[in-house]
Parts: sequence; C-alpha cells; structure tokens
Amino acid sequence: MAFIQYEVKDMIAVLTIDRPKALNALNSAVLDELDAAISAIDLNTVRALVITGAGERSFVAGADIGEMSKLTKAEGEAFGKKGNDVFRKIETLPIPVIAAINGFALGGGNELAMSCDIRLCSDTAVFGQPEVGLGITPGFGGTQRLARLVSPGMAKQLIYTGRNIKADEALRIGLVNAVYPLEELLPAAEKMAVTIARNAPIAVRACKQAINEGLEVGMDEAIVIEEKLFGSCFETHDQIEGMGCFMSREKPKPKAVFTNN
Ligand code: CO8
Repeated sequence: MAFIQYEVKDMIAVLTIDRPKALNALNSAVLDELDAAISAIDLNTVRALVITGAGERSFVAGADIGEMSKLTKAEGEAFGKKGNDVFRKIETLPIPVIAAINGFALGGGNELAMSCDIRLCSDTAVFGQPEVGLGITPGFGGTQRLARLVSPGMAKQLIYTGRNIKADEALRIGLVNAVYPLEELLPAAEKMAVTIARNAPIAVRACKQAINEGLEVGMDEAIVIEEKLFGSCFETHDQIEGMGCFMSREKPKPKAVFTNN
C-alpha cells in the first residue's frame, strides 16, 4: 500500500496513515487503502489495534481539501459516505482501537480519532473541526460523535466556531484520555494495547460490543444487551481458565488464537 503502513507485533497491530507531505490528509486513495487495511486485519490473532500518523507533526490534517474543492453536491455526499463507512468499520471492529494522536487532528483527522475506542495524544496535538471555515459541515461523523463524546454544548461551540484546541484543553473536555510527550506517545499506546491484549479476548470484545450497542438504545434495552453478552462469556475457554486459575492461584494463559469457545 502507498499510504498505509501496517505492522503486527505479537498480539497487537500498529496502523500508520503515511502521507506526510500532505500532513496525512485523507484523499480517496488513502480512504480506500485504510478500508482495505482494516478489512484485512487478522482478527484471530490481533487483539488490539493502534492507529497513528506518519511523521512528527500530524495525525491526520483532515480530508483532502484539494480533492474536495472540485466536488459536486452528489460527489460530496458520496465522499462523506466513503469516510463514514470506513470510520464506522473502525468503530465497530470487534477488537479495541487506540488512536495515538501525534499532532494535527483536524476535521476528518479528529473524526477518525473519534471513531476509535480510546484517544491518547502528544502534548503537541491540535484538535478542531474547522469545516465551517471551508463552507462545509464536519462530514465524516463529526457532528454526531463529537456531540456524544464531549457535551452537546461543547461540540456545538467547537463546530460553530471552527476554533482549534490544544492537547490540554482536549484532555479537560474529555476528548482524549491522556497526554504524553511526543516521543512517549506511541510506546504508551502500544503498552496499553498489550495490556488489553493480555486480557481474555472474548470478554474484551463483549465489553466493546456491550458499551457501543448499549449507548445506542435506552437503559432497559441496554442492560439486556449486557446480560446476553455477559452470559455468552460462560463456558468459554477464557472464563473457565480465568476463574479456574483464580481459584487455584495460578496465572491464566490467554489462548494464542481467538476462538469463540
Ligand atoms: N488537505 C490537503 N492538503 C493538506 C491538508 C488538507 N486537509 N492539510 C495540509 N495539507 C498540505 C498543505 O497543502 C501543504 O502541502 P504543500 O506543501 O504541497 O503546499 C502541506 O500539507 C503542509 O501544510 P502547510 O504548509 O499548510 O503546513 P502549516 O504548518 O503551515 O499548517 C495546518 C498546518 C494548520 C494543519 C494547515 O495545513 C491546515 O490548516 N490544513 C488544513 C486543515 C483543515 O482545514 N482540515 C479540515 C479539512 S475539512 C475536513 O476534514 C472535512 C471532513 C469531512 C469531509 C466530508 C466530505 C463531504
């Protein structure tokens, strides 16, 4: 692939958006490759994914403005759908996804980060939804995910003003979970991914599904989703091994290959 690097390290994988000349901006070719790379992840062996940007300045500086500048209404809608489809694929990937935000996360870059489960950033990171300054709306899920992630009022403020914010403010409003010096960011993200990967994979996947699906419905339906997924963990290798080892004071051994039993 020309714009995506993908590296598997034991039970985790690191996917890097690699178009540093354009600060990793997302054009159609990058989105197509991102889609293909996400679809090709071997979910039998990879238990957590880290997504980051190439270079030291940018995670993703947005959708490609040059490409968008020539679009018709219909092409604009299709481009929005292309991004939305890829980001939804990331959001609903069975394994946890950590965004390691190593610089600019603007427009589509912030939207990509928000489709991940967990956001860690460098102290150099800059976030924003500057679309209204370009005459468009955030179109890769920004109006929806930002309002759900921070408060609706804060999302509206950021989107209507198009103002960029720095890492400390992103931390304060809950857009990111933690801030690191740039050189410590990727190691921290990988360490967190390894911690997740060492836990029982069926249970971790069920937690992601329960949280994501539960947030989309009312509480009565949400707790039923939780009950079903909780029940689905029983009689699995991970549950028998995990609880058995607790009882016998041994260390549980995670299964090398994911199987749903
Ligand atoms: N698209 C295309 N190229 C870009 C982008 C981008 N979003 N961002 C940066 N680049 C390119 C620049 O054109 C430049 O290329 P070149 O060297 O060939 O001139 C190179 O990257 C370096 O950028 P700068 O020289 O501008 O670097 P600076 O350090 O001066 O500035 C900034 C860095 C502040 C990040 C600046 O580049 C910038 O403001 N970029 C645009 C940020 C932005 O507005 N992003 C949001 C785009 S809109 C969007 O993402 C919408 C998503 C939903 C789409 C829905 C479709 C329907």
